Amino acid sequence: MSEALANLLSETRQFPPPAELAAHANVTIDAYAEAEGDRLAFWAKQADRLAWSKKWDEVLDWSNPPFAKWFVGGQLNVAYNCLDRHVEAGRGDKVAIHWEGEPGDTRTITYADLHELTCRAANALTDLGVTAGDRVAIYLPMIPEAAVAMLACARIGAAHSVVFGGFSADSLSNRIQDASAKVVITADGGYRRGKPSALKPTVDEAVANCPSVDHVLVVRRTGEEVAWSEKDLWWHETVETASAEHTAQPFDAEHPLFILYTSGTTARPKGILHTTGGYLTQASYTANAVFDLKPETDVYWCTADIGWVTGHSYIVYGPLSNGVTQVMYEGTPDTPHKGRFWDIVEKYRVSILYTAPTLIRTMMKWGEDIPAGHDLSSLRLLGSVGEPINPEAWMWYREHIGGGALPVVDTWWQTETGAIMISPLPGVTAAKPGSAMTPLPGIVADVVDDQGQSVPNGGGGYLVLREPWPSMLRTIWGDDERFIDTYWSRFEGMYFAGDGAKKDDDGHIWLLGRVDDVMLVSGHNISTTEVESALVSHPSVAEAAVVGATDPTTGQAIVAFAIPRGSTDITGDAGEQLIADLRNHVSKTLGPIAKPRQIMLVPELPKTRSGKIMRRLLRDVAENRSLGDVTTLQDSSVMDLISSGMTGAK
Ligand code: 6R9
Repeated sequence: MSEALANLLSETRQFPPPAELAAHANVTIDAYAEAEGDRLAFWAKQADRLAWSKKWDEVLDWSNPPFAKWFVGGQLNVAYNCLDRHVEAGRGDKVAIHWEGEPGDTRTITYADLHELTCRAANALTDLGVTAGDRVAIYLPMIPEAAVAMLACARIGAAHSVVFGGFSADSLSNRIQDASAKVVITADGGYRRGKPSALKPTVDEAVANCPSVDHVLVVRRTGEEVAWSEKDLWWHETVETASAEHTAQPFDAEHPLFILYTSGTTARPKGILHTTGGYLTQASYTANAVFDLKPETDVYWCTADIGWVTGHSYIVYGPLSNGVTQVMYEGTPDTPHKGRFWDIVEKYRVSILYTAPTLIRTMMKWGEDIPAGHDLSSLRLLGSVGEPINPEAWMWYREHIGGGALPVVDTWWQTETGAIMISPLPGVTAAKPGSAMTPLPGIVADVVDDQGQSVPNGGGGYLVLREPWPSMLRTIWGDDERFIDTYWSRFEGMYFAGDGAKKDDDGHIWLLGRVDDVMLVSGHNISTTEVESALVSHPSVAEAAVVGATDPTTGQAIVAFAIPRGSTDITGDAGEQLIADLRNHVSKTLGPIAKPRQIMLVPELPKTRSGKIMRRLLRDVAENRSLGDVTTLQDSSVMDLISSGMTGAK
């Protein structure tokens, strides 16, 4: 591997769990040995944490790989597991969701309330002709009805397909058509950046091309005027008037639970299919193990959007199946001011926070004074997901949000894996800043070379999963061939995740970003993540994105985009000086081979709504091409901002 490897691996700081947390942790070190001893028995034990109407006959049927069947013959209802059993156990009055609207309006929803709403929605959907096996598209803002809609589908055995509220009419239409959804659940709009942001017009445009859709159910959120067609029904007139009595029917463990389209930063979106028993087993177990959820005392907050897999597994199914109290927030982190997140933590006494590196770096950019002005003493555990977290951002998170004492769990997983796969256990692992550390108990991950051979400690290559896991995707909706080609053909008998990774000298795993993003500079493989981390480790840089641009001499050349931190002066010569400093800083940190050819200081970076940097668009800028498809961008004006606000462009 390149010299860069040695440098990244020189990150030796390590933070053991706080003694108090370790002493009372839900999961101890024994879990690893137990799962290693008998992996299937281990997962059967985790499945037993759920309520089954009929016990399974076989834990795993892997007779026709890569098509797995978990908990064969078992039957259960997912909504029953998330709601009814808590209510039946006398915990109906416990708060399930503290909901906070962006304008400051709030709702407190107990498990009994959520159960009632879900039963009404299940009855309403049934009345609209939705039956088990049908598909329902959900296009909603972050309001409680989003969780209700998902749970109601699960309750009646209809697969939901949640589409990000930020997607265009075309993207929505394609996804509705691909799944032949019968009903679309949406809202007039939601609040974003201090004002109503309409959704219904996009749905109207999308549905015009979707003959499969019989009805559109519309939640009234903003009260803004909407166009109305004969397919449209108001949620408050349909769902809220439906009966609150509903008995959940059990479904087969392999009954489809949901389809979720991957963000598709490159190719045609893939409809990732998840099923019932295995998915809920692993979503529920990992929420309990990785976040150490204590339903009696914890207030958990995952800041993801429900339209992202993180929202599915760690807002809806994981936390609710564990019966914990959580916070759900509708809006953006800087509305009405940059301390909004910390207001929320303080107000609800949040104890567990799960967010994304992009947000942490944004908070770094805004400066530590903002969190410092808040009482964050309720926090006891911090999590990260979505991208590699740079060591610098990890340290900032621990230091300025975690008071220098809290464990940070960096959790690696994908829409396809359904649940967390590689992560520290907060009561066990001495975590290293920037490393996802080790596969969770019951998960067999590895890093392999081009030939599929396991690399030794200190080596780098491709991340693979060697054994099936309960919450694995079952296929790509309607396209088994593509499922096999994309994930199971690169290496014989292994799941190919598409991420680059390294093992350090202790065998701990470091994720290096998508393999498509690895650059080849003068014959050296250099990962975008490493150069980005080197840039972010400079005191003047808050965020960075690195791409490989075609170069006549070196094959590819490193082009970096950096957002300066808070008050950094970049006017005139100061900007040029900073660029020169940064190039030298990278060269010193990673070696001369990693020195960027060009660095541009920019006010923003293009990101998907789930917070991933869209390097494809930056490559267009770096190679002076006209921009490709920008429809999945969180904010499409960012690209104009970048082009007009660039310092250092040649
Ligand atoms: C959960 C989610 C999956 C891709 C994945 C990887 C990146 C996610 C990460 C991480 C490094 C982490 N990713 N978590 N990379 N460290 N802790 O994000 O799902 O939207 O499908 O994205 O995200 O590249 O392959 P999804």
